[in-house]
Amino acid sequence: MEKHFPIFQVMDQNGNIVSEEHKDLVTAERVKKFYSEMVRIRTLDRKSISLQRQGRIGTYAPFEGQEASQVGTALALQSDDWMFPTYRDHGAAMVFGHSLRNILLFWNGRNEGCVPPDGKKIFPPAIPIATQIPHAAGAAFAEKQKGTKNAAICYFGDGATSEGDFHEGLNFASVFKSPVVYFCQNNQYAISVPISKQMNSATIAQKALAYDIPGVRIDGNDIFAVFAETEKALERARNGEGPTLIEALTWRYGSHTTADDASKYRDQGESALKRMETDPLLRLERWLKNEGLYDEAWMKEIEEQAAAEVDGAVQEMEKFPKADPAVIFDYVFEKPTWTIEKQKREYLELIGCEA
Ligand SMILES: Cc1ncc(C[n+]2csc(CCOP(=O)(O)OP(=O)(O)O)c2C)c(N)n1
Ligand SMILES: [Mg+2]
Repeated sequence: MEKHFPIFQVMDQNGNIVSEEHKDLVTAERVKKFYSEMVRIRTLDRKSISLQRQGRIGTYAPFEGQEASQVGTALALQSDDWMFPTYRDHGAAMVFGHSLRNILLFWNGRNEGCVPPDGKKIFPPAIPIATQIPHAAGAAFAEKQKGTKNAAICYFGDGATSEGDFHEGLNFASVFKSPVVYFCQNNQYAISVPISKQMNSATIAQKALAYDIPGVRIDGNDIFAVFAETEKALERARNGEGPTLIEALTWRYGSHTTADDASKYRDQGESALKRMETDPLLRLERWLKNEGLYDEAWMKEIEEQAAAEVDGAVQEMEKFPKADPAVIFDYVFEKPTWTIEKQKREYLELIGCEA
C-alpha cells in the first residue's frame, strides 16, 4: 500500500529542492517567514514546559518537532477559515492569529483561554480524541450551505484515526462535500502506543479510499510540502470538490505531555537522531546556507523578538484576575441541571465561597 501513497517532499533534509514543479514556491522571503514563525512557536513551546515545571501553568502538551506541520498549514489558510485544533496544535492557532495570552490562559486551566480574538473562527482545543472531526465536517458544511468560500482545517493525530468519530466525520464530509481539510500529524505515537501496535494499515492516507476522497502522504517536517498540499486541498474545498485527508509524517521530540515520560516507552536516542536528521528548522537553515543567505545576526534578532513576545504574554497571563471557582460548573449544558446546581452549592460551601 505504501507505494500507492509515496511521501511527498518539496525540500529534502539537506535543503535541496526535490520537486521541480514547486521550485518557484521556495523564495527567500517565504523561507524567512516560515522560519521565523517556527521560531516563534518553538519559543512558546519551550517556555511553556519551563512554566509547567515551575508550577506557573498546568499540564502541558509539547509539539516541538512538529512545527513545520503547524506553521505550514496555518499560513495556507485565509483569515475567514475555521480552525479545529487539538491540545497539541496551539502552535498552529498562534500562527493563525490566536491571542498568545489566551493560549497560555488555557494551559493555566482557564476557560477564558478558549476564546479566540473577535472574528477568528478557532475552536477550543479538542482534548477528547477525534471529537472535533465531525464538528469540522458540520461547520464546513454550514459554510457551504451559506454559499461562502470559507473552508475548515481539522487537526488530529495518528491515534485519532482509530476512533469512530474519525470515520463518521470523514463519511459525512465526503457525502456532503464539506469544504474541509483533514490534517493528520502522524507523530507515530498515541501516548506510549506506537503506530505498529495501533493499526494494521500501512499508511493513514489510505483510509481516505474508503470515503472516496483524496488521501495524500507528505513529509510533515518539510514546511513547503505542508504548505503546498494544504493550499491545494483548501482550493479543492473552496471549489466545491469536498474534503481531503493529508497524512503528515512527523515526530514529537518530547513526551506526550508534561505528565508523561517518553523514556519509559521509547529509546531517547531515536529522538536525538531525529533532531539531527529531520528537524524542520534545520532544513531551512541549510537552504539559507546553500543560497549564501544564512545570517546569524538575523536569526538572533528573530529569536530575541520571539522571546520578548512570549515573555510579554506570560506577564499578561499572570496578571489576569484570579479564577472564580464557580465557573467550573458553568457551560456544561445550556441550562444547568439540578445535579450540577447541587454540586456547585456543595462545592462552594466546602471551600467557603458564597454562591
Ligand atoms: C476519547 C478519548 N480517549 C482517550 C483519551 C486519552 N488520550 C489523550 S491523548 C491520547 C493519544 C492520542 O494520540 P494521537 O491521536 O496520535 O495524538 P498525539 O497526542 O500523538 O498528538 C489518548 C489516548 C482522550 N483524550 N480521549
Ligand atoms: Mg500521535
